Amino acid sequence: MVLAACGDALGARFEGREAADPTEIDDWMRRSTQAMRFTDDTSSTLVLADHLTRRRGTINEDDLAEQLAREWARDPDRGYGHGAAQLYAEIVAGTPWRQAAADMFDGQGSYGNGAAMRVAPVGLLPGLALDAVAGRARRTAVISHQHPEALDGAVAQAVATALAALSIQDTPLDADRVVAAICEHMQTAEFRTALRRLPALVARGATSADVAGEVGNGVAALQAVPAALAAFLRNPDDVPAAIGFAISMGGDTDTIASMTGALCGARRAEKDLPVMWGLRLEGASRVWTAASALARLAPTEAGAPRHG
Ligand code: AR6
Ligand code: MG
Repeated sequence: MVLAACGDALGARFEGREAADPTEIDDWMRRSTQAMRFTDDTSSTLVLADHLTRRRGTINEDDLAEQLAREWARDPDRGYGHGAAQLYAEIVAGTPWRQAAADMFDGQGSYGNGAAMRVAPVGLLPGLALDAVAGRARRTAVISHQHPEALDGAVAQAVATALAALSIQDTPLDADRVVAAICEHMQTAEFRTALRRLPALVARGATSADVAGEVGNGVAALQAVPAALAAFLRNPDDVPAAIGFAISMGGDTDTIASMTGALCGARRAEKDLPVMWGLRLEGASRVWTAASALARLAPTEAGAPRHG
């Protein structure tokens, strides 16, 4: 969760640029001492982590919708998507989330990456089977993102986070197996197709520009989630390289780097957090506290055991 927040805050500076200057990215990541301000990705992730901690790993959609909307109302200037801001305003005004979310974008629902960007805490619940991770991720997503690709995006990111947490650091990560395991939980052919492009890209050592060209780097879950997973799979044991790769893709850099950070953090130990990032990150102690509380949930409280 801390690396997800760092990715968000590091990437935010470059959001919307097609391809940032590599020297500028490197300076900002490795040499700057400036404060790193997080965006809606981290605000929303903290809401979800708090929700899961209070409810011992379970989800109540009505409460979660209200908590997300209240967080937006308390601190709206965090770069929320236009659809998301409108949705939360409607929920605050009393419209039931089910109706408000279904009505978005002429009844299509949002296909944005906003449900995926906040979902890491579901993948980090101790001892939760992958089926349960997928099911809970979908339930957290439907509150705001009813387009099938956005729902698949949230499930893919949560399952990828759980798989990263189960993986053994410094041992090779098999991109084919990771993608196959995630695809078991996908409901759209579009998402399966996008994810299945990744192993070949990883195997041939694709650059960030290659990945952005083939997978996309936009705000749609269908682009941003596979892009973040590619950045992680290309650099599974080098946190700054993975986040630098994500930012170098351009486009929705805060969210792509945040999701990459979540995957890196799930796999790597705490010592991999660059000290300077911990010092620069706005609200770092709040993120640590939220992450620690989640990690302290007993597996039996969080839900079904891994074999269940
Ligand atoms: N039809 C057309 N455009 C769409 C549709 C659709 N069905 N769905 C989404 N969009 P939103 P989010 C476009 O507003 O997913 C922040 O920067 C539309 O342009 O639901 O929470 C975060 O940091 C819409 O404004 O919000 C993330 O990067 C945009 O996708 C990102 O936004 C985002 O969808 C998260 O956005
Ligand atoms: Mg953001």
